[in-house]
Parts: sequence; structure tokens; C-alpha cells
Amino acid sequence: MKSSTKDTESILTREETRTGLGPETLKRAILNHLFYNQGKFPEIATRNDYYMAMSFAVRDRLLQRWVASVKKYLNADQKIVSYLSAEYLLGPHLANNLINLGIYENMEKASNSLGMNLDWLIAKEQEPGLGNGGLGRLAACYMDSLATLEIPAIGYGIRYQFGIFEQDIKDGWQIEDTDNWLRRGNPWEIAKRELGYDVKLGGYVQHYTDINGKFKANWIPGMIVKGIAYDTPILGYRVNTCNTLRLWKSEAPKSFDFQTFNQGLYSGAVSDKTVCENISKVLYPNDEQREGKILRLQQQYFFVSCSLQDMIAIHLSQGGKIERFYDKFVVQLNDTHPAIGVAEMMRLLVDVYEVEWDLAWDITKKSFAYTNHTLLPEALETWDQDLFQSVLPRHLEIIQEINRRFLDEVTIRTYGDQDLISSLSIISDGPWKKIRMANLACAGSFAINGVAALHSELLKKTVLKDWYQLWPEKFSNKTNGVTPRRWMVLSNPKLSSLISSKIGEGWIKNLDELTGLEQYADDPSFQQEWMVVKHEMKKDLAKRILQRTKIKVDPSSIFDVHVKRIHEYKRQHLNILHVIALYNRIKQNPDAEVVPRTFIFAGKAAPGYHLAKLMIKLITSVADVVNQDPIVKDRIKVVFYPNYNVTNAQRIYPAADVSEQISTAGKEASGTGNMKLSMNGALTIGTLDGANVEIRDCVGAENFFLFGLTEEEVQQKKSEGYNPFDYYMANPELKLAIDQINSGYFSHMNGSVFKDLINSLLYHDQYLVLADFESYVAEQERVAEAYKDKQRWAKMSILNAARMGKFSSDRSIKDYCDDIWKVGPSPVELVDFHQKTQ
Ligand code: GPU
Repeated sequence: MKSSTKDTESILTREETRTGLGPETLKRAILNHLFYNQGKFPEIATRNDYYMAMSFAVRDRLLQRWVASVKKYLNADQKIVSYLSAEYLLGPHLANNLINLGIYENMEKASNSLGMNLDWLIAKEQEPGLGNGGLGRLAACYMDSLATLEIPAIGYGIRYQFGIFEQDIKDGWQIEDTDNWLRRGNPWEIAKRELGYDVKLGGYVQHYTDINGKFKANWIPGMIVKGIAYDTPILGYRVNTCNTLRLWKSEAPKSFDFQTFNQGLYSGAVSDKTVCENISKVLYPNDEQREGKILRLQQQYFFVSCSLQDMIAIHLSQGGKIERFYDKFVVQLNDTHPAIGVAEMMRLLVDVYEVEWDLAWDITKKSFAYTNHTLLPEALETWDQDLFQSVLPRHLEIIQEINRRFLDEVTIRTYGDQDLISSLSIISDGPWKKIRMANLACAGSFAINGVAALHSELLKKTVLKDWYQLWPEKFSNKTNGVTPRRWMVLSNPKLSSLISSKIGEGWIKNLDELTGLEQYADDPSFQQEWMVVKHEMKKDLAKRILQRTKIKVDPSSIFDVHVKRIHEYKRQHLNILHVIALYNRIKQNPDAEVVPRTFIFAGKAAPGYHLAKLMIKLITSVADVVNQDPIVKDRIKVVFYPNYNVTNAQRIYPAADVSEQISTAGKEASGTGNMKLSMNGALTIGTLDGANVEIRDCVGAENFFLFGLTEEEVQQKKSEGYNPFDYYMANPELKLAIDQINSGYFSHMNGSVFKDLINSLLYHDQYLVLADFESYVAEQERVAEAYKDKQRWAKMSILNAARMGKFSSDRSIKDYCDDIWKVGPSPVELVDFHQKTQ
């Protein structure tokens, strides 16, 4: 029945107060939430109460769009991208949502009228640090771009109760503290208590033949956990599309579905509450390092099983046929962490939906695609077969069967090439059998990609060589990207306004439009404005550095930034060796001309990674000596900024002049910090590694400081028998720096502190730090020289930003959509959801 005009009016007014975007309405909404959600009134409300109230007011506005989006995806004959990732490093939601909704200014007015400062409230948010580094942050950028491009998508993952640890520095050492991000509640998520799935773990498998003579498997679990869905709406930029990030929390099941489990010994399966809750308790803090722990495998299986059960339920509820699952969903595996999904899909199809094996395998292979994110051998996931069997006994059988049939196929295709067969095998042979997750992912996927051009090429030559030989047509490259909404508009509003004042706002959704800035690169007044903004941002960061570390830094010095996880292959120690060399030059010649520089480091070390923790101690120790030495006269400063996370990254990138991207060539799959820094006008000093290669191609070799061995030269050197000691002996500056570290010059004359790090450099140096030292130091001289010429520097900085269009995650997502997912935009219109529609 059509509603009368009067009804419509009343709905509109109700809607205006509920989800209107004007400052008055926002103010009223905040006060309402303060009262009805927080039970507070202005006189007694804390800042956190206001933060919560404001967030709920914003969430109301998201929900209207979210419901419209969900409705559209459920009704339409619409394929949905399903992104499976064990990590999402989202960063704070509030400011991002204000920007994407287009209500930042209005909210500023609303909070001012309440006597509140918007920045304070934004700062109240505890960021969800549900990831370690690049891989998790990429997933978050992709969620933003998927929504902005109006692509129907669901991100699936784990709702860790404790995200990545908080880092503090005590006596120069990293100290870890738990990240209790949910302590004060999370206004951005909606718990779907009714939406849960049972997940079996452990136990054993019974085999029997059913009345039709069919061979059947019955998995009797050792325990059952329940996954509860927690949904976070992810709104696109200035569109109505609001996608879902669905994270699973593990709980003990209160009751059981007896139909499903009454065949066996289910009583033992009602497990301990704490054991069940442990599964989604904490994020493993290792970046690119496997942790072969049972709990980690349980986490992976838990979230993947919930997600696949959920997708199947959605598909079937819309009248879809299980055989056509891939018409509804395309499932992207973010590295091998969710690769168990291949076996789980087979189990669901064969055991639960009774699909014939061959058809099930066909459905599975049409549903999954796999992204590889690393070439480091120690990061490739394998599971000890016995451990695997203890957690997933049925999946072991399934993988054995997949493998048996797959190897039969390979044998025929390769005329029995034994080397090829054993390298492609999902289960390694030998006495200690391992399940190789990358092989499972490759075998079960229709597409395989790397994350930068060089990385994708190297994959084909190294870790996935044999897979490439087998199925070259499945391989492609999808160079990573980052969202300009968070990494420019939100974190660098001044630079963004300056850009928009020249070329309009189109670049925010179409980053290629930044090339419009090139025509101003030589314009002295634009250069001046550009550098003024940069200086402002440097002043802001200098203030924070003083607050956080008590170190006073000069905003007119070069801000040389090395921020990322601490890892030997990322070579923070190469950087600090250069700092020591500079310091020694000053000591030897106090009047030497030195372009003032502030070396800013930030990043977390995995708690069990001894050498990475030593690298932090080395940086802070060098800082203590250099920063206080009167002879240096403040010309160089070294800062270790603690607790690098998304919030801190947003403060650091806009203030950077120099971006350190100095990994050993062939080791960094892509890098994404390199992109964010360059977009914000930092100049890169880097190796030909990961996406650096493409960044340099785009910004021009003359606007990029290149040094170091190429990947081929690295391989060559290694095969010739690389001896780091020769480099140590041959370069006096290098030798002096290492000798000083060794002698305790930076550690109160106790040289033994750094002995493991030094021994590793002098006698192994698998990342060729010493081999690249000389060329690095030489290139750093060119950096300093370039900085002296303010106009030249400004021009280079502008051109860097102007030419970064390719590195928007919008471009990456378009590439995935066109080449792999075959999904296009599906714009959402707002619906009046108070009216029940059919
Ligand atoms: N990466 Br594998 C991680 O951050 N963690 C991991 O466990 C693995 C990869 C990173 C790569 O190191 C980085 O080069 C890349 O840009 C990023 O994934 C996203 O692809």
C-alpha cells in the first residue's frame, strides 16, 4: 500500500533527526546518544562518553547505508567478493567515517557547539590493531576501495580480543604490553548473537557405508566451538555502498545441534569455556614468521570454517544451488593463512552437502583465488602432519585425497617427472611429513598472484616456479595500492586542501588526476606553499616526538623516516650504520658541513625475534650517544618513536622528507609504506625491490635515490660465496662503526650487548647489509646535497606526489575485479527501511 503524503512527511522528519547530516542534527544526535546510550548528561559526561556518543551518531548514518547495501546484495543476482584474511589493520574508524560520509566540517561545528574539540574526541578511539603490518593494512585499504568502487564485498576475519601488542621502550629495549582495545567498548561493531556456526576441532573420523552403499566419513570432534559474527560497516567514500567486515569471536556452545552430532561421543565435545574463548583471544605478533602452534592452526580453521558456512548459508537462502556457489561468491585468500579453506570447502561439499568428489573439486577450484605476499622461505606456512591431524583429522584425509588425485594428474602431464611431482606435492615426503599450505592454495585456486611486478616475476622463478610451469595461465601480478582517503585526505588535510585548490577534488576518487600537479612543479609560489605545509606537519611531529621521547628535534632538518616492522631483511641496521658513519665524520671534523637531519625510526619487533629486538636496542643506544654529544651540535638527531601503529603512521607520513625503503633486493614483496610516503611528498632512498621498482618508474629516476645490489646481483654474490668480512675490512668507515658497536661505545662500554647482531653481520649477513653499505652512504650524500637546493627539492617532492596515481588501492581493486573476480560496481540507493518492502 502506498503511504499518504502526510506519512511520508513524518518519515522524512524522523529520518532527518535520525540520520540527517547537518550540524544541528548531529549535535542533537550526540546528545541523544549521550543520554540514551551512555546514561550521561553534559555536566558529568567524560570525553570518552562524548566519543562514544558521537560514534553512535555516526554509526546510525552508516547503518542506513549498510542496510540498503545488504538488502541489495541479498536480493540482486549479485556476485560478492569474499576477502578472507587473518588480519585487518584498520586504524581508527571515526575520522575516516566522517570523511567518507562528507560530514567532517559539520561534525566539527556540532562538537564545538557542545564545547568539545573534535580532535580530542577522535583521539579517544582505541584503534583496532587486528594485524601485524603490511598484509593486514593492505586488507584494510582494500575494504575501503571495494566500498568506494561500489563493489559488493564481505571481509571475513577474526575478532581478536587482543590485537597487536602495544610497544613501550624501557632502557632502550622494547617492552610489550597487551592491547586491550575492547576495554571501553567498541561502538563500530554490531554483534549478531543469533548468527553463529559450530566449528569442530580434534577428535577422529569414523568411516562407514550408508544404506545406498556410499562410502561416508563421520568426523567425531574432540571439541566444538561456536563462532559469533561481529559486523563492522565499511562505508565507501561519498557513496551509499557500505560493505561488511564480519569478524568471528569464538565461544563455548551453550547447546548443540543433536541432529548433527548425535552419532558419536558428543558429551566430551562440550568444551571448557576458556578453551573455546582462547581461539579468538590474541593475534600472533609475528610478521613473516610462522608460528607452528596448534592454537594458530585452530584460529585459521575457525574463522575460515565460519566464513565458508556463512557464505553457503547466504547462497542457499537465496535459492542458490550448492553446485553454483561460485556464481555468488569469489573467495580471495590473503596469503596462505586462510588456505585451509580449500580443504574445508571440500569437506562441506562432500561430507555435508553430499556432492560427488569430482564435482566438489571443480566447484572449489572455481571459487578460490590466492595472493602470495612473500618470498621469504621462513614465512611459507607448513604444518607438521601429526599436529595437523590432531586438530583436523578429517581435513588430513581430504588433503591426502586431493593430493593423490592431483599428483596422478601431474604424473600424466609431466610424464612422471619425479622432481616436479615431489615439489608440487601438498604433503612433503620424508620421515617428517608436512602439509604445505602454499601448495594447497595453488592446487585449489583458479588464479594466483603476487603483489608487485618484481615479486610476481620472482614467484614464477623461485617459490612457485613449478606451479608456474604447470599452470602459467593462472599467474598474474596485482601491484598493491593504498587508500588516498586515509593516507592523504585524513592524515594530511593541509596538503590535500592545497592539492584540491589547484586541481579540484576529483583526485580523491581518481588518483591519476594528481598528474594535474605536474604543471605547478616549477612554480615558485606553489613550491613555497607545498614546503610550508610540509614544514607545518614537521612541526606537529616534532611536538609529538618531544612529548613521547623527550627528544627535541629541529623541523628544518631533513626528516628521514624509516617506519615499518623491525626485520633483518628491512635492514634498519644498515640505516643506523650510516648514522654512525655520519656521526664519526662530525667527530673527526667538527666543522664539517653536515646538512641537519633527524633520523626517525618506528616499528615493532616480534617478541620472540631476538635480533630484531637487538636492532631496536642498537637504534636507541646510538640515539642516546649522538643526541647528547655536544660536538654534534644538534646537526643529527636519532629518534625511536614508540608504538608504531596506524594512528602514529598517520602523524609520521605527512612530516617525512625522506622515505627509507632499503630492503635487500628480492626480499620485500611489495611494500606499501613506500607508497604512502611518496604520496605525501617524501623522496625515496631505496633499492630495486618490491614496488620501489614501479614507484621509481612512475616518479622518474631523477626523483628517486637509488642504491644497492639488484636482485640478480644479490643472487650472484651469494652463489659466488659472499663474505661480509671482506667488506668490513675494506671500508674504514664501516669497520669503525662496527668496531664501536662491538667495543661498547654506544652501550656504556659493554660491547657484549650487541654481539649476536654483530656476529650475524660479520659472519653470515644473509641480507647483504655490508655489501650495500658503501653505495647506501654515497646515495645518502646525494640526498643531503639535493636538500640544500630548496627549489629542486620542492619540485622533486611535488612530482613524487603528482605521479603516484597508480598506487591507489582503487586501481589495485579494479585490477582484481577485471582480471580475477569478474565483479563490477553495483551502486546502492538509499531505501526507506521503515517501510517493509517485498
Ligand atoms: N607481509 Br607473508 C606482511 O606484512 N606479513 C606477512 O606475514 C606477509 C607479508 C607484507 C609484505 O612483507 C609486504 O612487502 C607487502 O607489501 C604486504 O605484505 C602486502 O602485500
